[in-house]
Amino acid sequence: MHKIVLGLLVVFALMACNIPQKSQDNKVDVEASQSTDKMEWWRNDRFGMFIHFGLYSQCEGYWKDESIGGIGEWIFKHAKIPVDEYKELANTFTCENMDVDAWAKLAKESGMKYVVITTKHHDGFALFHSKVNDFNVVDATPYSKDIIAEFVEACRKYDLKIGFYYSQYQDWSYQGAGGNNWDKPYAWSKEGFKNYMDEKALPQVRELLTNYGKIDMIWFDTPGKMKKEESEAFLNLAKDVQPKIIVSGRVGNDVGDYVQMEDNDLPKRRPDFDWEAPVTMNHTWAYKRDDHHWKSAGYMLWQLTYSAAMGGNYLLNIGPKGDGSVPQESVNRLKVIGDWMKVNSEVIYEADPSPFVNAFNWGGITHKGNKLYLNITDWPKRQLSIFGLQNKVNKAYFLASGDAVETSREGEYLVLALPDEAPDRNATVVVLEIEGEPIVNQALVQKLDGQIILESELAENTTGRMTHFGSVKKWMKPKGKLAWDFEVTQAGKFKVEVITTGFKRMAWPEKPALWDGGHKVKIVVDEQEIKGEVDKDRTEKAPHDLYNDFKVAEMGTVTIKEAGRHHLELVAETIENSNKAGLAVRMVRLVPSK
Ligand code: JFZ
Repeated sequence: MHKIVLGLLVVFALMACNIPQKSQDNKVDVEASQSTDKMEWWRNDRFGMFIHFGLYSQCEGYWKDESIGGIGEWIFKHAKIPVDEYKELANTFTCENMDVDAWAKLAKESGMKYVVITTKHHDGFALFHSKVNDFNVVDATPYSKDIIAEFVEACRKYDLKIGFYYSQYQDWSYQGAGGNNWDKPYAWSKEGFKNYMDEKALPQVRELLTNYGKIDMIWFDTPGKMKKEESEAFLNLAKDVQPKIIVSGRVGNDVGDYVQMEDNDLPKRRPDFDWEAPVTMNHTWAYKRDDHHWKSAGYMLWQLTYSAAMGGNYLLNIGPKGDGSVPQESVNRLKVIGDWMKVNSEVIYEADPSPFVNAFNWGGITHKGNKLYLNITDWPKRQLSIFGLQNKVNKAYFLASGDAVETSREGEYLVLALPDEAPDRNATVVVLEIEGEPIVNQALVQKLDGQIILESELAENTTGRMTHFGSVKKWMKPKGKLAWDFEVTQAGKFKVEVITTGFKRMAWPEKPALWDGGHKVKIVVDEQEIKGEVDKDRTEKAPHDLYNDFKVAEMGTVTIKEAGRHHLELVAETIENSNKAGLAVRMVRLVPSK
């Protein structure tokens, strides 16, 4: 038993050196979390603001005039800065343009209901006054006031729930804590880590949860090689001091209250547990002067509505500049989101997730009473069709204008007639008033336009590999397969395409995704079999994917003679992995062909 734990620790140790990928270690005990009502506000509110602010914000991605790759708050590690030198950043921390009231007001006006702020990130610097460690804003900086105290007060003024981000494992400026592998005396050690927990981390968490009144969430992160007892020590302390506090899954070892998705990655099938997606507005959490990869407000409204449809929370980040001011690019986008929320927030707050388990490519559905909200972010040309809604539709109209929408039935599809132009180019809501509770057919079904889209995330997957941004991650050996059962409504001849995407390393978003081609695969559709090579015959824009395009490989054609249930399998025969990506299947697509 202990040997197994040790084995896992080695895996976690390796992960701790990098930003961990979606790991099993933030799964939660669903039964335990669902059985309490302390999650109620969180499930109802759905939308929060993340704030990454600290000494690193002053660097703006530069160290000694050199541009440093990767996410901004990791500059200490990515530039391998000696601890003594990094600590000097405290001397210039004046926050001359910081207005924490404005941060809270911005969250409120954007329609956010809770905030999570970095009280101490991996660098070890505390934005609050700590009696146990003087590397904090009051004792070490010219600003010299407790930013957390000021911010908490502002949040209360605007009636925002309060969450504290605290890096419990990684602390790069404390000897023996996790994560520092470039400045020798600060390296992790067993004894040192225990000392760090007893002398700094646990006492600071106690300070945070004792000195600022009621705190609603604590957002632990990157548990690294922490043992279960250690995760539990943080959990128990938090619950002891604040009995109703919600504890993030990244406290480690399956003991948190909910699951944090991999940053910026949204699921294609609705999970049956509480989850939250932390998301950046550009590529970095902390401010970087050269990061201009700003997502559009429309994209963020897709993420927000889609997360709600999938039963998850959306935690959208701002990274104030070193002087404390919020980048104008963020303010502008939040204004658009806030204006949209003023009209449409009923589709988010207190709304139930979609009755459908599978995602749609046009947006997502949320649900309240007899209303289904179709939150349409990718405007379909003229009509939108939904397969499998069994209820009678009494009324259909645009939420914003009240104008009626014409609906009809084509077999099991409900078809909505829509204007050519989206009434709201970011996200248009159509309300369906239905009879009774929604009853739906969950089958993976052919689209009304004839295409059959089989996403890897929806496959029965025996490759032993998880999906990452929708694609099979690091499928390097021809083992296992992807299989789908699906429903055909229009039989015929189909072109078979295998679509792959690259593997994106999230700690270095600016680096191109890794990709391999030239794999030999076999595709079996019922009794038919085709063999072919998965390469890049052409590329296509990948909807909602900021890091990739679709590499489309044409495999041949198959004929499906009858409507009804069918089965498709993709089996790898050889896999190329010279670029360390392997066979990253995103989907198999069947396109009707004459
Ligand atoms: C962590 C931090 O390292 C990062 O600086 C930022 O604060 C972010 C919100 O959280 O990064 C992670 C942690 C976990 C995953 C991905 C990024 N994960 O599990 O996929």
